[in-house]
Amino acid sequence: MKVVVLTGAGISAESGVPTFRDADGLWEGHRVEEVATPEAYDHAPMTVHRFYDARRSALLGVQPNAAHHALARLEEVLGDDLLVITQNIDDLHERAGSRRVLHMHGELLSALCRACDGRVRWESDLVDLPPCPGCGVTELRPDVVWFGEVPYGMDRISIELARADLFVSIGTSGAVYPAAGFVQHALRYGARTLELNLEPSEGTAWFHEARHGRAGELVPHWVEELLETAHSAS
Ligand code: BV8
Repeated sequence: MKVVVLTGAGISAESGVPTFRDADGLWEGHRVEEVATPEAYDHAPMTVHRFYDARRSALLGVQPNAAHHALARLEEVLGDDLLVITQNIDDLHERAGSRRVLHMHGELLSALCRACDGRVRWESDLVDLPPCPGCGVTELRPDVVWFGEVPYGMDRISIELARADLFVSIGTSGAVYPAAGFVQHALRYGARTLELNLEPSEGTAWFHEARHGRAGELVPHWVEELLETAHSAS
């Protein structure tokens, strides 16, 4: 059985990573959509760097939770039949042990050089405009996908969604595209669809089944259930 899981900010909420709906989506009085755009970066790069530098240093202080660990356990059994597509730019899936993770909106712990297109793992600030380790130019930007930019891995994502027998959406409001359209894509190719979220998402009508509650409880329970059925089927 091929399983594709889409995760959003809700899966990291219990680890202490604020969601976009928290604080009414405001940062330093800016709407998040205002600081997470290429225009904002051209207009006020220091504000944008402070936004991501603060999230990067905060990330070093949080841990994966039971939902992340449950998905890592599921990968141990399903192997290549499981893919986690995440909208999150944190590294909590990997720190829980997941390997098959596709960061469609980029990663906080990566910097992208606008001069040489090189990528480098980055754990400290970018606001002091450090030189690119590859080409030496001071054009490093956060390696994240901003509003108006094309998400990463879209070709692979389309193929994996079309192959999925089961599509599961965890901790996402379904407000941001193209991620919010994945459930319809998977449905079109015959997948069964399941939503695990604190509340009904904007796309809840597209799911065969929806379970509402905290990911830290819902995800381990769902994984145990799936492993039991997989076990009894074998
Ligand atoms: C693009 C990285 C072209 C940076 C992010 C169609 C219609 C309308 C608009 C558009 C459209 N197509 C494109 C657009 C424009 C735009 C868009 O969608 N705008 C929105 C605002 C309407 N999309 C784009 O610009 C995208 N690019 O379309 O390019 C293209 C398209 C296809 C193919 C080729 C080209 C790029 C969007 C990416 C922007 N970057 N992040 C950063 O992180 O700073 S988006 C960012 O916001 C996140 O990554 C995530 O995607 C989104 C936030 O959503 P969630 O993760 O769902 O978080 P949220 O807080 O909203 O919800 C949390 C949920 O969890 C809630 O439901 C809550 O109930 C639940 N929850 C809370 N606690 C728990 C919980 N659940 C369980 N347990 C808990 N404990």
